[in-house]
Amino acid sequence: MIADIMHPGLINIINEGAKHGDLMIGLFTDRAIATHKRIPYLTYEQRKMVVEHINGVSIVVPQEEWSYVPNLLKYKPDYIIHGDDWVEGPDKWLRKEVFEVMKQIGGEVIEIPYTQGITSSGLDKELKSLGTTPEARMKSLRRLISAKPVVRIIESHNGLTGLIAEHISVDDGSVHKEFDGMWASSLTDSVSKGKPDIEAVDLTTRLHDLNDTLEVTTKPVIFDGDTGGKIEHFRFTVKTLERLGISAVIIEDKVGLKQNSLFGTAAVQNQDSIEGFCAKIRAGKEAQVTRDFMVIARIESLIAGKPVADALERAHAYVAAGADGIMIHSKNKDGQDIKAFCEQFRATDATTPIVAVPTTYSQFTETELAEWGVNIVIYANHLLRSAYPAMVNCAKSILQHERAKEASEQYCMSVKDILELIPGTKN
Ligand code: SPV
Ligand code: MG
Repeated sequence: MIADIMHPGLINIINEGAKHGDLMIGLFTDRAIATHKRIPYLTYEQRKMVVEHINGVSIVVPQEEWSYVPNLLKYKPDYIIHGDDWVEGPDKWLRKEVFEVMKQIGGEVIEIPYTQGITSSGLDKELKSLGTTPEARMKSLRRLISAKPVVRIIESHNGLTGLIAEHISVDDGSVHKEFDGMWASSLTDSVSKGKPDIEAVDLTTRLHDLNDTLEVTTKPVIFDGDTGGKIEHFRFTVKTLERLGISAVIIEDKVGLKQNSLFGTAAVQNQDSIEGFCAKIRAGKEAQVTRDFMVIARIESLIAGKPVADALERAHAYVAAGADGIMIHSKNKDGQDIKAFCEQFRATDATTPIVAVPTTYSQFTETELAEWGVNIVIYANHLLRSAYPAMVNCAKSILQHERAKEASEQYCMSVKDILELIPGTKN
């Protein structure tokens, strides 16, 4: 069981199971769940406590894998009880394995008719539609980092991109893939306003607009805090972000006029001193009220053409100053500097989360980046970068043909689809 939301269907299974003897519940861990479904609202310990206290349950054991086989081989039960909802659908293979293993260990599979009208995913959908609280949203990033091999974040700069980050998913066999959260990018926040990415769009404006994303989503947000500004100002930024339920701020170790990192050495950009940036990290950490908020230090050494050794020295100093994570950035295309950094950093620091933004080295998959030691992958600008060419093509087509017929047919979603895109457009 996942047992995040208890419902009569689960109690049915427990009642049936208890008729056959001592009842052991295999309770999925967050880690086992993470690659197949969203992580539960309740932690493993909380779910365990609930299930342990249900009448008929003798013992609760962790189920560390999505497959039942390891636990069946370990505990060799006389019976396994499961709802018959796995006869069809993506979990069919789990059932097949279970029948084989139970035959091998001389046990029996008992399938309980599925309780009509109640499913965990249905309840989950309803719960999601209620929204979230700033506190629950903020906490969820740390839980995702500990439950998932790699946390997948995509840029959102308005309500519509927030809806994409929240709802778009792909099912690949029994693996369900969706984004884990949103990146409030300074680049896309600025460009979508027709402004350059030089901290010209002030914090108040960015937060005002971020509210559109927050209104329609429940997933965690990582805020691109640029340089963090003056130390005296950064303290206020941290408190403001925390109050809104933002999970983390990433600040970069630059001083003076900030320009986008992807210019590399083509733009004059000065790195902060280690002491100066450590003081800013400390100020942020001292200002925060909760234990959940994260201040992540972004290292610009590789962007500035400095060696991996410089980035490593800074990374260790920033962690010692209290940084909750390190973002290492580069505009090189081969990714080798990022890989070297991650491997060398991991040699002495096994736990501090590493954030990567594979914009220029996009050939590497999330699994490959995770193997290097990366915990969070940010797709930092892709929704805006894909939308702009589509809009330009549409605009050009109208100009060319002096009418919209061709553009509508080639580049536009139907009017029906746009009207139905946002629930509640028509009452
Ligand atoms: C952003 O998305 O604004 C970033 C990442 O800071 S980058 O554009 O690569 O600098
Ligand atoms: Mg930025």
